[in-house]
Amino acid sequence: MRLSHCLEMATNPVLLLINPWIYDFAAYDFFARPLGLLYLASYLSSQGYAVHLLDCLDTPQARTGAFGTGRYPKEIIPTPEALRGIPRRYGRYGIREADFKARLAALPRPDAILVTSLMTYWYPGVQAAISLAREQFPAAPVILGGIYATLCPEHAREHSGADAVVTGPGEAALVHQLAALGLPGPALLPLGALDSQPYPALDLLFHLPYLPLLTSRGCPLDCSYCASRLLQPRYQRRQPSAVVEELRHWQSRLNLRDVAFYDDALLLDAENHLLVILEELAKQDLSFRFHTPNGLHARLITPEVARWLHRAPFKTLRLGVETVALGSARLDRKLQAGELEAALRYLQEAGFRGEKIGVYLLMGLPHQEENEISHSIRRVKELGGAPVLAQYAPIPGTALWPQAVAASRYDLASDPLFHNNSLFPCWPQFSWERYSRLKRLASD
Ligand code: B12
Ligand code: SF4
Repeated sequence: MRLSHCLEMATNPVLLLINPWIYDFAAYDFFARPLGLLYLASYLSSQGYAVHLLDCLDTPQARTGAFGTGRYPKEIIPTPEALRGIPRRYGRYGIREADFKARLAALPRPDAILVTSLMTYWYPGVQAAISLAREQFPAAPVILGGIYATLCPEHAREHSGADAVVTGPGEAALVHQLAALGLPGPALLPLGALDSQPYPALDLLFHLPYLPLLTSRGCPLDCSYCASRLLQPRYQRRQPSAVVEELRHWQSRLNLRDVAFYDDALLLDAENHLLVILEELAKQDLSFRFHTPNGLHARLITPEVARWLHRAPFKTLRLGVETVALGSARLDRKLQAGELEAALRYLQEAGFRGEKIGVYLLMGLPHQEENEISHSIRRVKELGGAPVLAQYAPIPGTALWPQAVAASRYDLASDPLFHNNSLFPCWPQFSWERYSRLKRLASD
């Protein structure tokens, strides 16, 4: 068995990159790979660092689902004190701790350890990974970045155990960080536009049933519950031809045909972007199946877009809709009257079966009434779509945060554990019955 994957050049400074475990009540691999960290891996190795990856979520699934999705293995662990009383079993998702230690022990001593982070409320996984890595390599400085680090930097500085916490996109920040650590390495060259970046180091993963793909970064909209702007302040797009080239590269190298888009705003200016990509793939006779685990903007679905999505083909289709309520009740900037109706009609006319068109509805928003959600569920069904309930996770720094704090029965600002969407932190009380009722209504 290979103990670690490495992009290596002999005698070059060694970096260990870690994607920590998920600590939560629930987690599912719905096309999730640590793409940010994999981008950093290829950047660093292109600059002469020997890069080792230890991905705690890179493991055979406990149960497989469609298109390479599936359940992560889960080990039940004690529920943190702050979350006692939640009637669900808390756990660590991913590889076993013993495997993590064995893999660490097999690695060369790193000059620095770079740790990524995803959901804010998964920080116990970050703490655990950092603490074990420090036991093995006490002299190596630890740099933490990623989504938790960006959204909760103070908390991360105080509690993660890292020596440095970096916010925002890591490429530019690492140029300074690695220099400040006085690492005996090459000076990192700053990157230019998105297309000048090397492809993410997907080949470092052991288990890769699908290709995670970004054709843009950020989003020009600013929905009140979303952190996109805080994470990627500038909306940037790649050249369609560069995206096609990347897909061709990975298909010939890894022989994969499922592709999951990670873009925040994939359908913006589709006629000059996504449709150009799909058309070129068709011309070159390249065959893929596409998935949008992140929602697409319903209002941007025109008859032509719908036809291309069907032809491509898009096999997992999700529209990000939040609620069917209109006017001031809306918290996003995504939908006007009649737009959801039109989108679903165009998709069905293009050949999608209704039950294949997932419509994300957000539940658990501050002051959201149950009947608003049940109305949305019924309306989506009437229109022939499939409602998919997503649970709201409050995010510091977003416009909705103050309302979330005021509505919550937890002290949201005191501990990111309370951001966990499984708690329905902004409902007046956790109501398993209400949740089950709505779930049933959505799936009946
Ligand atoms: C793609 C995506 C997903 C994918 C999977 C992502 C994955 N890798 O696991 C899917 C669709 C499955 C998903 C699901 C969910 N997601 Co999501 N997702 C995203 C999204 C759109 C992009 C993340 C991404 O890959 N970006 C691209 C890479 C290149 O960027 P990056 O990871 O940030 O990395 C860069 C920097 O952070 C930094 N960096 C990263 N690591 C490191 C390390 C070091 C050392 C340094 C220096 C720098 C650094 O450099 C990188 C390169 O520039 C973000 C929003 C966003 N715009 O970021 C939301 C986001 C992370 N998701 C969010 C949420 C709420 C969810 C869900 C809970 C939604 C729901 N209600 O069901 C679920 C839960 C997932 C689960 N498994 O349980 C929230 C986070 C909330 C929180 N409290 O933390 C976000 C921020 C969206 C939002 N609403 O604002 N998600
Ligand atoms: S459109 Fe999506 S990514 Fe953009 S701000 Fe709104 S929720 Fe966030």
